[in-house]
Amino acid sequence: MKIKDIKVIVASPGRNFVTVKVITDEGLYGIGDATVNGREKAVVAYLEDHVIPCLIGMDPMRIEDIWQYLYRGAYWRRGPITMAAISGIDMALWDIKGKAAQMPLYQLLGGRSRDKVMVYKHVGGLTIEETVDGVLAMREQGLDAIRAQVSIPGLPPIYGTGPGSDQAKGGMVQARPVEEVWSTHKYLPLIPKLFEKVRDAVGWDVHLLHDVHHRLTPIEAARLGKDLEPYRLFWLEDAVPAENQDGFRLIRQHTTIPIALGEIFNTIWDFQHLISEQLIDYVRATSVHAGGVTGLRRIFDFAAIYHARSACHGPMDVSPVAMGCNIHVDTWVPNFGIQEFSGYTDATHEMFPHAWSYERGYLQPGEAPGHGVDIDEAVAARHPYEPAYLPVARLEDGTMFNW
Ligand code: EZ4
Ligand code: CO
Repeated sequence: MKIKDIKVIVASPGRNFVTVKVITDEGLYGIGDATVNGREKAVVAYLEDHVIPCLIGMDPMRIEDIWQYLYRGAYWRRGPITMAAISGIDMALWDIKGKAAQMPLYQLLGGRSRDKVMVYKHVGGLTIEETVDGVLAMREQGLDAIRAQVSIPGLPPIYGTGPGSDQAKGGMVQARPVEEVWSTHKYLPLIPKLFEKVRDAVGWDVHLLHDVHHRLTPIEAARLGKDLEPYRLFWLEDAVPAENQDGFRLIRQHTTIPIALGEIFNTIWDFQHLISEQLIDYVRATSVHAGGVTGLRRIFDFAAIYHARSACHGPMDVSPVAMGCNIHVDTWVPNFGIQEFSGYTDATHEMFPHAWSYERGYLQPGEAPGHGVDIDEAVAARHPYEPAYLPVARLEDGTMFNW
């Protein structure tokens, strides 16, 4: 079998997605996700100009070899654009191998380790009351794990807190980044109050999560972690910008709150010290940004020996293709933690017919060969690319802020 052609399809059925389709001379094809939110076209150029011409004629069964060829061959290792391109190709090759073997991907990985994959969904509110109501509604929908966020009173809604703000275009995602306002001293005392009210309302038989979106310093995160300890959170996510990894040592010295990190990391090297020094508990790597199924599997295996668990990033901008790969890995991985799942627009489901399924807080990979996700190119053609960016933030005095 040889790689005959590789197409790159860009479409926006709710969010912008970059999808690769690897076609073989035997007619089998595989699909991969190569989306980098807000920098989509950079990955398209990387694939079309520098990756695809090198892969034509290669044996698609040599997944590991092609991964190493693209990673080492770039010379410029790592980085989100390179790794998204590798991820897209890698997913498509696993898809082809699964179809050739007539086996679902989780079987190729080693088979099922659990009956179902627990997910968490997001609740945001402009007020604590709104978030509490949202959490209660999620609980009604069967969720056993819920991420709760709230806006800062007196300031405009911040990312992840307005109703539907990080779910679809038309909210805060626009052609230029929306400029939000951030205030750490107003945020820090607010979040423990939020979780006090949420616990009072939903009780203790549910996992509660919170995402800081990289907005604190290490000592501020330590303070927040201590203040949240009475509410027994499942995790505190992206507490500080992770470029300075030593900050996590400081957080650990002060609090027992479990720490989640890594949705913007791309390789095992980014995680090496945080995992091996046992500074994080949940690894937020995801197939589309961490080198596909091949990269993800390697990172989670490494994490297992340091008691860290998998927690694939899965917002709406991680396409149903990457979600499919994540769910197969989640079904196999021995040290599974949780899977983020935001859901998708109807147009996104229509564009990506998928064997995976969601029901009342849990996902299943399905039994279709490969990862079981396809692309309907006619539907894709009806949803052209539109520039869309996540927000930036400024302090109240206008200073550009971290996130
Ligand atoms: O910031 O979707 O944990 N999930 C998140 C998401 C991401 C955006 C960008 O991928 O933090 O809200
Ligand atoms: Co996050």
